[in-house]
Amino acid sequence: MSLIRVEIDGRLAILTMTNQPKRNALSEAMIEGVLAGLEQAQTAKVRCIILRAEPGAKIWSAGHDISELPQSHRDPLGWSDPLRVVIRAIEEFPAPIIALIEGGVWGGACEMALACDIIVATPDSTFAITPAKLGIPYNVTGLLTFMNAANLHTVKEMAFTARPLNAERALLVGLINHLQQPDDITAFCVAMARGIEQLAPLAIAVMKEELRVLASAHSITPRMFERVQGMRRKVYDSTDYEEGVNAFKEKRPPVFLGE
Ligand code: YXS
Repeated sequence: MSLIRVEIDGRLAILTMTNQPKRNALSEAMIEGVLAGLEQAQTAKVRCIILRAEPGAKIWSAGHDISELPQSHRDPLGWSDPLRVVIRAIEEFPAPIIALIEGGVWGGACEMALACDIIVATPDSTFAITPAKLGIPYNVTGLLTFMNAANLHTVKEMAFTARPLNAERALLVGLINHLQQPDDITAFCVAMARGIEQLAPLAIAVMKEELRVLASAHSITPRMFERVQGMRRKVYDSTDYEEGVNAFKEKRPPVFLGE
């Protein structure tokens, strides 16, 4: 049974994550549901997508399914990791995707929300970049998603403290586009989508792709990239990485020794 509800109404698709018992953790199954929903939407030639959790959710998504992270000695965020696949699918989808946020957004889900084109959130929403909580060496393109969504100091504070940013601050720093009350947020997002539907889809699709290409245009040499990959490997080979994942599974605070 899919963990995503897909509703297509004319040129609008609403994708709803429906696995609250697991806090919409981005398991392979959940991501397969999102990818299937995007495919269905593209076949239906929709002109806007809304990606959300169920109305009133306390957690939008708890991020990467920690139980599916490799134990160690393997890049947890390699090219074909499901989280990396869904981020690229969202960025490359040829129409705007509105992230309708209620509740907490954690780790890889924070990247997935920020990879969307427009973010509308309720006042109780929070956004947390969590690799430091788990000892995970986030990957280069993942950090670029965050850098494209907020200024560097904000990204550094979120990444180095792993503390959730509240919605008010997220709006202030430009991480989100709009704040809306829970009773209004669905109608607000649908109205925005209906407005987009009336505009020229080809022009919007090409501007979305141009902005993606421009936002990803950073000069990093093969030597620089290999150096960073080598540094990341030391982290995912570390006992700290194993400790972070195990501590979550054993529901205890991690003790990081820096080795
Ligand atoms: O014990 P059961 O079987 O009921 O399952 C529990 C949790 O284990 C499960 N769950 C998760 N399972 C896999 N991966 C997750 N990320 C995850 N989060 C939660 O859901 C059931 C209910 O969880 P519980 O009891 O903790 O719910 P709660 O309402 O008290 O607290 C909700 C959260 C989200 C505050 C709490 O579950 C939590 O802190 N989750 C982990 C958030 C997090 O650190 N996410 C980052 C995942 S790693 C990732 O995204 C990237 C790789 S990175 O870290 O690099 O950004």
